[in-house]
Parts: sequence; structure tokens; C-alpha cells
Amino acid sequence: MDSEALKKYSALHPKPPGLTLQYGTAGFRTKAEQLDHVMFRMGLLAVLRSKAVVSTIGVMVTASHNPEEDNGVKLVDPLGEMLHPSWEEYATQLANAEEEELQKIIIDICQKAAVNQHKDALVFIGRDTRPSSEKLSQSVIDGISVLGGQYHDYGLVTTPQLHYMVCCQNTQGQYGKAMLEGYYEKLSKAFTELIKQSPSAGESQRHLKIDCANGIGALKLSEMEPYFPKEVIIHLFNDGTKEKLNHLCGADFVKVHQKPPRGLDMKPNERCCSFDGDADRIVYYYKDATGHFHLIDGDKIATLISIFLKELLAKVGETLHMAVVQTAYANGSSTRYLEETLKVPVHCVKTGVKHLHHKAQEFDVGVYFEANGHGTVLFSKAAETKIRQLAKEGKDDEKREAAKVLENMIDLINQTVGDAISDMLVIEAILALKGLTVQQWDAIYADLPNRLLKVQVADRRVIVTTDAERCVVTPPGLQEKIDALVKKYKLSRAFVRPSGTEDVVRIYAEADTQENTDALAHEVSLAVY
Ligand code: 16G
Ligand code: ZN
Repeated sequence: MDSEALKKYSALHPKPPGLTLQYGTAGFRTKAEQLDHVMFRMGLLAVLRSKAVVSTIGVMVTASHNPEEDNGVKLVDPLGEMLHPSWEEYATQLANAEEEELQKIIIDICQKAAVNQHKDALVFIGRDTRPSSEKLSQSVIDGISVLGGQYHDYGLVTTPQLHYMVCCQNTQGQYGKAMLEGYYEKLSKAFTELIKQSPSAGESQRHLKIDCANGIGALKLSEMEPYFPKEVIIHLFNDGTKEKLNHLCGADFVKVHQKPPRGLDMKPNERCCSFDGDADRIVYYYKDATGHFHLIDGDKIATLISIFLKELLAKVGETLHMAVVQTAYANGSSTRYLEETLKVPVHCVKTGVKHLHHKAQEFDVGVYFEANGHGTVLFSKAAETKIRQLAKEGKDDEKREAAKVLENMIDLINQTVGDAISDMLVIEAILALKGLTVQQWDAIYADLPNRLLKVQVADRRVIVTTDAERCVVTPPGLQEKIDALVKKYKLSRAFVRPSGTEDVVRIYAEADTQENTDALAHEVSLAVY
């Protein structure tokens, strides 16, 4: 390490005095003007991580669904997963180190994590469309360069595209080519194959309206559109040319407010969807003939995908175990439908993609979705090999055809992380193959009314939870109060948890009617104060 160069460059990216930040569920996220030093230092950390695991590491500059003025950064591990939890602490230490401690902290990390300084380092960088992202990604590059790392800057990409590139690079192309064209070609080839087999193939056009949250999704969908089969027509709204990123639009806005985004003109029964600002989340919705808005969230997406995959797995007849992973926010009706009607095991884990992804890896086929629309499907290596083999050599026609559909699904799904573009194509293919309208999909089960509230408390860390955040351990007595409130209502459930991204405590409630749900959420919020 060239300590003079480190000092010199670090001084160009000074840490605001007194500022401390934490590598949270989604990396660092705050006002963009506070992040320059964090970006430089995450460039340093990416080099150390790359040397430690002797693989390419990703750095994504984005603040997802946050307001345009915010920004953030997260590291992507070799197979496209989130940074390993054991390194989150190093990220936090490095980000908060005072200028003069920086070198010592780097040496400490190298020792603790057995980083071999002599290894090469390669870092892939991507960024979203925020005005601050370009300059901040230059600061990441400064950090990488000062420690002698190599980098490839993909420029503007969706978060899941960067995860995909990192995975391709580290699997020597087995997952695909580490290039945007490679991503577009792989996904659209699988999609086209699937659409070809739908009962209405070639007969009618399929239209979909997409709210791109004024973010990166619009750019990347425009690039990909020429690859789509001609019967699929997408209409892009909120493409970022007129309005601000995530402002009154996008998947988070639609889910939280349970209403349509601004800037998308919706006719009755038209199928519409919203991406979030970095295109790793998606929700669908439509307006019925009476003008009533229907949200189809991550839980209903998981259900649709599970129904489809379960049928195919039954047809191929191998013992491949499928499970669904959800969080406490999953609507009770979705869990009941999956367990009781579809008879698929459901597991509940803590909020945050890394927890869902980790759990889903335990199964042959692991479907995971957060209610907010972030999710994907993971196929074990063994399941994938079996399916590809059956698709090639299966004796019986029905079995082989089912295996071929599954094989295309495997190629269409971005298994590294939830991906709005990939999820959208998966959903469109399933709806086409099953001949389902958006209303029929919505009618698979009826959501229980639900309410999400947040309250500001003096210190959200006093609330400690267990049982995948469904039960409060401290402060003592709070869980008993919640239990007593929940008992007053039918089909009710409620929980509280400290947010991992904001300084608030979140409250979730569901019950038989919206009125009861709102009353329950309100009563629980009073108990939290
Ligand atoms: C982050 C998570 C998201 C989770 C949300 C919860 C990732 C990539 N993102 O955005 O999955 O739903 O945090 O936020 O893990 P909260 O802790 O503030 O409720
Ligand atoms: Zn996002």
C-alpha cells in the first residue's frame, strides 16, 4: 500500500467531521452530499474484498426508491449476492474512520480477514440515473485505483444488471456473458421461447404499461425492446425525461400508498406495473370497470410463480422440493393460500433481501419475494442439471416439454437478486402460457386489509425482536400489549420492528376489515410510544 498516495487521495474525499453512518440492510444510504468519502472508501473496501476472495466484486451506486437527492452504495459479492455479513462491520469501520486512522483500519481489516495484499483485484461499478451518481462513482474509482485495483465501469445499469455481470464474470461465463448485450440476449431468448408456446402465440398482441419511476428502468427497457418478440408491446411511462426520480411514482410509492403512480394513464382492466428507481422491485396493478384500484404485490407475484412452477415440477415427476420464503410483511392470505391450497411449505425470515436469498438457497427450487415486490427464484445446481438433462433427453413428450419450459424459466430468471425486468418477463410469460388475465391472477386469493405505519421514537434500537421480527423481546411488556390488542379483532395480526433503513419503528397490522386494521395499527402505535 502506498500510504502517501492514500493520504493524498483520501484528503480529496474528506469525511464530514462527526458524521457516522452504518452499512445497513441496503448498504449506505443518505443525502448524496454526505457520501463522497463513503464512496472513496467503498472503492478501497471493494479492492480488499476482491483480494480476500480472489474474485471480482461489484460496487453499485444507487439509493433505490429514496428521493432523488439521496444516494447510496452497496457491494456485490462474487456470485452476485449481497456483501457477506461478516464484512458489513468492516464497511462501517472504514466509512467512519477519521482521516488519520484510515491506513490503520485498512491494515486491521487485512489482518482480520486474511487479505493477501499481493493478489490482483477487479471491481465492477454501476450507477443509477441520479444527478449525483456519476461524480460519486468517480470517487469509488479513486478508491479502487489508490489501492492498485483494476475496474470496469458499466456506467448506467440497473442494480440487478450489475449483480448479473459480477456473477457471470466469476463463473467464467457459465451464467452468461458479463456484458449488457449478453444479459439482453439470454433473457429475451428464453422469453421468446416461452411466448412461442402460449396458446395465443402469433394471434394477438400483448400490451403492458410500465411506470419506470423516472429511473434507470426506462433506459434499460428501451435498450432491450428490440430483442422482444413482436407480439409483446411495452409502453413506458415516467421515463425520467420530465419528472424527478421516484416522485409520486414507482413501485414503492404504489405499494405504500396503494394507489396508481402519477403520470400513467390507466384504462379499466389494463395490465400495468411499476419498477422502483434502480429496477430491482416490481408490483403490478389494474383499475376495474368501476374505477377501483387493485394492487398485485410481491406476495401475489410469488403465488403466481409458485403455482406455475409447481405444475411443471409435477409434470417432470422428479422429487424436487420447492418452498416459498416470505417476511412478516407477507399478507396472511398469501401464506394461507400457499400452505393450505397449494400445499407448498412457506418459511418466514427477517426483512432484507440477504435473509430471503440465504433461506431460499436451502431448496431445490426456492421462491422468495418481499411484499414490496423484491424477489426472485433460486434453482439448486442439482435441480438445474436434472432439468436441463430432462429437457434434452426426457423419454416421454409431456415430461420433456415441461422440462423445456422450466429450462427457459431458469434462463429468464435473474437468480442473483430480484430484478424488475426479469420478473416482469417471467410474469408476462406465465400469464401468456396460462392464458390468465390480470383480474384472474388477482382473484387467486383476496388480500386481507393491511396498514403500515411508522413512528419516530427516541431510540429505535430499544425494540428488539425475535421469530423473524414477529415477536418483541424488549422492551418488556410490549409484546403482551400487542397480543391483547390483536385479540380484539378477527383474522388479525400485528408486529413492530425497528427499520433498517430509516430512524423509525415500523408497525404492520392486518385484520378482517380496513376499519379494524386501521384501528389496530393505531392502537399498536400508541403502545410503542
Ligand atoms: C432495504 C432492503 C429491502 C427491505 C427494506 C426494508 C435490500 C436490497 N433492500 O431496502 O429488501 O424491504 O430495506 O426497509 O435488502 P426497512 O428496514 O426500513 O423497513
Ligand atoms: Zn431498489
